[in-house]
Amino acid sequence: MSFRSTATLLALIISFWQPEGRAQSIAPLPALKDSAKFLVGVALNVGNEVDDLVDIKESAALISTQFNSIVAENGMKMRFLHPAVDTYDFVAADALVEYARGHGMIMHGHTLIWHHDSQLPDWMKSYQGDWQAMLRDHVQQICRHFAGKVKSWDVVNEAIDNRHTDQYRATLFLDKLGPAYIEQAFIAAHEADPAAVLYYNDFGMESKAEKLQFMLTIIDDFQRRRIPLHGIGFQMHVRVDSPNIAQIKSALQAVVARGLQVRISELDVSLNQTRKVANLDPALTQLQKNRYREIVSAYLQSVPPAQRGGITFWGLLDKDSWLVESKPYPDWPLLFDDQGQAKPAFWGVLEGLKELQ
Ligand code: 9MR
Repeated sequence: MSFRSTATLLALIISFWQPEGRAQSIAPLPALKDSAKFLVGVALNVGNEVDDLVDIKESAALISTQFNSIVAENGMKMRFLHPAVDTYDFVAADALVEYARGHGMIMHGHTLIWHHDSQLPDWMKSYQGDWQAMLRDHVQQICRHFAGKVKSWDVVNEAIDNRHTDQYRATLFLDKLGPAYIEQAFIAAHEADPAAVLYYNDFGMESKAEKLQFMLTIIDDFQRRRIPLHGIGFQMHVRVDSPNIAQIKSALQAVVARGLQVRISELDVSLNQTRKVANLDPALTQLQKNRYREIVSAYLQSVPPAQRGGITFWGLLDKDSWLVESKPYPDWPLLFDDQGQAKPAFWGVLEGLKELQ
């Protein structure tokens, strides 16, 4: 046998002789975005007080090969874009928008109005002027700045109370303007960027029937009065065992029936909120895989192609998740582990996408 054919044979043997884990990590992952006919997005934590674009650089290959849509997890919230009454700061958000554009990804904006104390600009908390004019300016400055670059917006986030689910949430905005602040925000956004797809975004509509009903009442009222609301974002921060899949499907279908776009806007599957285990074990990862698959499949079954605004995962790596950041016990809610390796959850999503289209 010649030297050349011996070397070829050796190379062939080596290529088959791979410890299982290694072979898996070398094989290119199929891309979620190529398996879906709708937008598949990821939330990236940039432009806030702790993170910057370095995050993206480290995971660049994963982000741009797997996803075709991006949301700023924090960087486009009120506090960051509007830090002082007469100051808007678009520097970090522009960088993210530019990153998305450069990689052919569609940018979703999150979020023009949100009550959350940590994201409300301090100056706004004590604002004494004309609230309606101020909020209108806030919405319009931002929408105008990003017009043509940000395709869709969460205009108002979490305006329904989560305990008294038949009521508006008691926020500074409700206090100053009554529920009219919601429609005013949609009208202002539509005027500033008529091409933008405008969403109301909230959580728990799939687990609390009363909350869903209250939201449907708002939708029906807006549709009757031609307020420019185009879609609903179901955040879907769910657990492996709740809410049940039938509830999820009927909530999605109720919005589909009203002709609106439907996004799953902040998907993650927490494993540990009820169990509080110290380590992730294979049984849990399998439960999570099945859960991701059934949610993706529920979306495909319930939302017709023309109404699919897409699915966005609320973070890339487990360690970056808000659930890890904010809870005193560990959690592993996302599709990729801390090293960027695809978890069974990833394959669950892929299977869900391939079941139906
Ligand atoms: O994931 C976000 C986390 O990093 C922030 O600290 C937190 C407060 O701004 O917001 C988290 O994202 C929330 C999103 O903006 C709205 N829906 C609930 C999300 C999880 O709390």
